[in-house]
Amino acid sequence: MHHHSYQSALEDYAALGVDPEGALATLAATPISLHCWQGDDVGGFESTGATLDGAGIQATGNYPGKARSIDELRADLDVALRLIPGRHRVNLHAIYGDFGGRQVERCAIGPEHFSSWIDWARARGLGLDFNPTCFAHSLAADGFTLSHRDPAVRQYWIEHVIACRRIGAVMGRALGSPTVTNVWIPDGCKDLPADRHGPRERLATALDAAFRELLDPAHHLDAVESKLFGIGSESFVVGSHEFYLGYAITRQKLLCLDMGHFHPTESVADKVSSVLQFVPGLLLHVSRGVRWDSDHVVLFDDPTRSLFEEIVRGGHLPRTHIGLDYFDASINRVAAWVLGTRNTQKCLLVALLEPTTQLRALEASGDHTGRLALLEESKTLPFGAVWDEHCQRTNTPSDRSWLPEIQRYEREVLSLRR
Ligand code: RNT
Ligand code: ZN
Repeated sequence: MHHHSYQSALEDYAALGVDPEGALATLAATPISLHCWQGDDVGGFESTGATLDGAGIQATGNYPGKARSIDELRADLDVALRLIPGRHRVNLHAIYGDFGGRQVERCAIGPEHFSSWIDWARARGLGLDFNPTCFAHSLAADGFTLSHRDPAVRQYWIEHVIACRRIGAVMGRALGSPTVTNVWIPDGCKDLPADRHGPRERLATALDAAFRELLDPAHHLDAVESKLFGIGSESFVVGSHEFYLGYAITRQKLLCLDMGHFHPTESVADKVSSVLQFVPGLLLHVSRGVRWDSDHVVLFDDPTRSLFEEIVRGGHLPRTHIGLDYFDASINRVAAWVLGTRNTQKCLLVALLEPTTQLRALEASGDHTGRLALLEESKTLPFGAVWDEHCQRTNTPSDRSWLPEIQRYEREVLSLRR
C-alpha cells in the first residue's frame, strides 16, 4: 500500500521536475548530530553537584526516567537511534566523560575519559561531536569564563577548550569523520555593564589562545556559537552575533546558528546565504524557542522548513553540520529525541522535494504570480508518501508506529528509575 502511494508520488513530483529518488539519497547521506544532553537535562557525569545556575539556560519539567549514568544514557540513545531513520552522530559535552566516579578538573580532561564513548560510537557506526562545558562550575559561578577579568580564571577555561579540541581531534581520527567542537560560553550580565569593550577584547584574545594549536581538519573542526541573551544575562552577552560573526570570518571558523539565539521575529533562514559568503561553513543548532531561548522540541514548522529550504536551495548541505539543541524535561526524553530528529529530517526532505528549478524559472521570467502559486501548491504534494518510503527502506518505524516502542521502554525501563 505504501509502495503504491510512493509510485504515484513519484509521478506527481516528476511532473514538476523533481526527483524523489535523489532526495531520498541525499536524506540518507545527511547525518544529524543528536545532543546527548536531552537525555538528562544537561546534567552530565561529574560528581561536583554543580547546577546550571548562572549559565542562562534551563531545562524545565520533571518527567520521570531521566538517565542517571553513562550506561542509562547510552541505553536511551540506543532506543532513540533505532527509531530514527539513517545513520547519525552524537554530540557530547565535556561533562559527559567517563570519569569513573573520580573528580577530574575540566582543564585536565583527556581522550582517555572519552575512549568508552569512542568505542560505543564505533560499534554503531556513529560520528561524535563535542563541546567544552564552560558552565555548571565554581569558576563560572559569577557568569564569566573566557572573558573573565581575572586572568587565572580565563586561563582555566582556555585550558579546558584546548583539552576539548584535542579530545575532539582524537574522536574524529578514531571514527573517520571530523568532530565539530563547538564553543559556547554563558558570559554576560543581568544589568547594564559600564564596559562592553573590555570583555569582548578579552574573549577574542582568549579564543585565539584556545585555538592556537593547529588540528587536521580531516579530524577536527572548530565552531563558535553566539547568543542574544540568557536568564541572568539579559543586558549584556559578550559573545553576541556580531562578535562571533566577525570572529568566524577573520579566523575562518564554522559559525554556529542556534535557532533560539535571535530575536523571535528574526529569520535564521535568511542569514544562511549571507554568512556563507564569508565563513567556511555552518553548524546548526536546530531548536525551537517559544517566546525566549526555551529549547522546545523541534517541530515540522515554518522556521525550520525555511532554514532547510535555504540550505538546500543554495547547495549548502556540504558546508552545513546539522546538530540539535533543545532540552525538554516535561515529556518522555527519548521521545523528545526521536520527534525532534524525525521532524528535522522531514524539514530537510520537504526542502529536497521542492520544485526549485521551476520556481527559479518563474522568478527569472518575472512571473511572481506563478512563483507564489507554485510555492503554495507545493505544500500539498504527497510528501508523506516519500517520507514513509524512507522509513520503510531504512527499516525504521513509520509515523504513528514508533511511539508504542517508547511507551514500552518507559514501562519496562524508564519508570523503574527512581
Ligand atoms: C546555550 C547554547 C548551547 C547549549 C549547549 C548545552 O544557550 O545553545 O549550545 O544549549 O551547549
Ligand atoms: Zn545551542
